[in-house]
Amino acid sequence: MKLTTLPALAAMVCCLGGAHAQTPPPPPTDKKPVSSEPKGAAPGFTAVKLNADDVQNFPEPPADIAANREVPHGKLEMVEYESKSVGTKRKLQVYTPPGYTTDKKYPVLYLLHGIGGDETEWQRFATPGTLLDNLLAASKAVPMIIVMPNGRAQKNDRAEGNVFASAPAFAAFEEDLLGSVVPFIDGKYSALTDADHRGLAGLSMGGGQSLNFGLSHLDRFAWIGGFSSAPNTKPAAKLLPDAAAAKSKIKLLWLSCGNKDGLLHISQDVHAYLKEKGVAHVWNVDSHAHDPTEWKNNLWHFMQKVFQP
Ligand code: FER
Repeated sequence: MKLTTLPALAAMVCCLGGAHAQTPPPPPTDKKPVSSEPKGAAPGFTAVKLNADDVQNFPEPPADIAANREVPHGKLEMVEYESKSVGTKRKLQVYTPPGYTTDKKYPVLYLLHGIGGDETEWQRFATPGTLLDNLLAASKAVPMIIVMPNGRAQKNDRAEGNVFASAPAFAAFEEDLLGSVVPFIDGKYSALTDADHRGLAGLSMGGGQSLNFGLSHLDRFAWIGGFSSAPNTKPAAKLLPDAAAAKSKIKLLWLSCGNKDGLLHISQDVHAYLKEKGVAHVWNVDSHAHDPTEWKNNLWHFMQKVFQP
């Protein structure tokens, strides 16, 4: 792939499916196409093949889910923690809900970003705190702390240069998350610290991380979401070798992807395995691409289920 500037590359990566889906077809030519992949696509994106049950099980949210309404607002802050595994101070964003008080303890949802993102990406793509403020005002979600860390566990954790070169740092984040981020949050905030009150969800690379780390640590996270999960997702049988044991621990396993996203096959493989093993999960294939609308919409639905009976 020809490397371009960071913004151009990041835009191409995070919205590749969308850009592709909206690109008009090329003029007719008598030459055979050499590949079904979009020109300049990252590896892993393939032509979408839909199965019969690849359907939208949750409706399109109203257009104003992230509107800044006159409702009680939570607080968003950027904080730093010491990463034992990386050996640096690293940034993360934390949302605490309206009326947050140390007299109560709150469940914690961790949100992981994509390959071109950082600790600010979820906020830029979806304003999770605003979504939650609005859901709380409508009694459709429970108060929770939302943590948006940086999933690239390396000394320079900025999304610079060839962002694909940092894929190993996304795998290394498992140790940082479990060994530094979660203990930091549990120590600094009024958090419930059992698996039944901890969620892990992410978009694309962060979706793969959430499935990889969450399903192998069901003693730490019982609510898991993979939105448009990327090729860093482990093969399904490795994600959940003991499906029977996992069934009683998982409170929610959410898999979603747009039907215009060339990474759909990753989620389809996980869905097929879970279905074969009888592991309950949400399967939501809507009509979006590899884009922020997909992630905002699915987060909004996920927030209405997480930490609820
Ligand atoms: C890949 C294609 C896409 C890949 C990662 C991605 C690690 C991630 C995309 C994103 O996070 O938006 O081949 O390999």
